[in-house]
Formats: sequence, C-alpha cells, structure tokens
Amino acid sequence: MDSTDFSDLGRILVIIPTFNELSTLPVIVRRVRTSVPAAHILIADDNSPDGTGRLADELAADDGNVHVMHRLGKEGLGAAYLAGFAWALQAGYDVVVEMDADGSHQPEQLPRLLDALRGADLVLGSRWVPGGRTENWPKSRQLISRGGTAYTRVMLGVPIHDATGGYRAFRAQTLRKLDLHEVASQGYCFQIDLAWRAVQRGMRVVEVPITFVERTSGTSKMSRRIVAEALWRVTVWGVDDKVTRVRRRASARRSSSHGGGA
Ligand SMILES: Nc1nc2c(ncn2[C@@H]2O[C@H](COP(=O)(O)OP(=O)(O)OP(=O)(O)O)[C@@H](O)[C@H]2O)c(=O)[nH]1
Ligand SMILES: [Mg+2]
Repeated sequence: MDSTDFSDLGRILVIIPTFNELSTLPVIVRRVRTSVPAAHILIADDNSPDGTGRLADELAADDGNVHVMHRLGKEGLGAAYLAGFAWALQAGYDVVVEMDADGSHQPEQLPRLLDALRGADLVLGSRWVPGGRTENWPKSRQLISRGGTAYTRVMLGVPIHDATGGYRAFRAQTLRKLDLHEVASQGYCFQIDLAWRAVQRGMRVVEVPITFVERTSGTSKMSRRIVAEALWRVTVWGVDDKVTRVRRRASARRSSSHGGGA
C-alpha cells in the first residue's frame, strides 16, 4: 500500500467552505487532488459575491471528484459545515475532512491526518503540539488561539492542545454520534463544540502536528464577534457542566446515605 492509498478507510470527502475565495480555491482543489487522489471534494459556497461559486461549478464540471453545494447567503462557517456533513452522510462517505480554502491548511499534510484516523474516531490538526507550528501568523493571533484553547481546557476539562483549529478528519460514524442537530455554535466555537462532544462521548480524539500557514491572498472572516461567541459559549458550557457535576455528586451522596440502612 503506498502512502497515498487510504482505501482501507473507505470513501473520503474533503469539505471546503468558501466565502470570497476566488484566488485560492483552484490552487487548494488541485493540491488536494494531488495529495490524496481518491478523495472527493465538496465546496460549500455561501453565494460568494466574488463569483467563487461559479468557479467551483467550473472545477466540478472538469472533475468528477469535485462537488459543489450552493447556499443562499453567508450564514457562517458552522452552518456551512453542518450542511456539508449532512450531504456527506447522505451520500455514504466514510471519512469527512474539514479544510479551509485559504491555504492555511496544507493539503500535503492530509495523509498525516488520514493515517492517524486509522487509530482514532476524530483527528485534529494541531498547531500547539510538538512538531506543530504557524507560519507568518502575528503574535496577536497566536495569543488568541493559544489563549482560547487554554481557557477551553480549564473550563471544559478537555485534554486537547488545539481546540479551535479547523483542519480535522472525522469518521462518518463519529459525526453520526455527535447529535449535530443540537449544534448552534459558529466560527471557532463550532470547532470547540464538536471536539468537546467527541471527548464527552468517550471517543478517541488524536492530535497530529500541522504547519498552519497564514493566508497570502483573500480576506479573513475572523472577527471580534467570533472570538466573543467562543468566549461566552465556553463559559456558559463550563459553568453548566460544573453545576451538573456538583448536583450529581450531591444526589449520589444523598442516595447512598439514605440507602445505607437497608
Ligand atoms: N461557506 C462559508 N464559508 C465561510 C464562511 N466564513 C468563512 N468561511 C470559509 O471558512 C474558511 C476559514 O475562514 P477564514 O476567513 O480563513 O477564517 P480564519 O481561518 O479563522 O481566519 P484567518 O486566519 O484570518 O484566515 C475559509 O475557507 C472561508 O472562506 C461562511 O460564512 N460561509
Ligand atoms: Mg483562514
């Protein structure tokens, strides 16, 4: 078996959400096709004003492994992924990958994620494990990313070093168990939400080091709102989780003291 043969994992779909990624999308699609030739690609475009959706149609017309989902308008990364996951499960894919269109997630590292999935339910591409790093990322972004993950570890108790990253490989079975219909979070928080769900359900979550490369063209959709959403949701989930644990312990203590005399 050569290093790009992942047929033992079944059918693979790489979902690439796009909003105004005209310049980078064709390059990423080509690199994915070279890196793991058997993988299919779903471009989930939110009716990009710059015509990314039309370009995606052209790529799909030229290549049977490329598919396009046209969505009505910009609804955020989380909503695009949820729609993409539903499409993938319906179509019977066995592995579903998340990848940005802007070049930050290198398709050449996809084999690394897929190889790790052989022994995992969910693989996270991680910037913050040994061997992982960022290229041309300002200190401020590094701080937000590291700080966000540190806060998540403390609040939710998840043993993950990069909880906000968006380069991931899921088994279809994993997605089916995550109760995706309940997910309302977006942006970074969407990634935290899914990782936490997997950890809570006792799944094998493995991190592999990646080199995250800052985009060189197009514009970032990162915003203060996205960071704020992650902060408040993680805080609410963390407090909720702690309250539930305390309640559970108290009720266990009560029932053991009542039952003691029987
Ligand atoms: N379909 C869809 N895709 C989106 C939306 N927002 C962002 N994306 C895509 O999601 C990926 C990640 O978005 P980026 O703008 O790169 O955000 P980021 O990686 O957090 O921020 P940067 O580091 O600044 O690039 C890119 O492929 C975007 O085109 C959206 O509302 N809908
Ligand atoms: Mg990006």
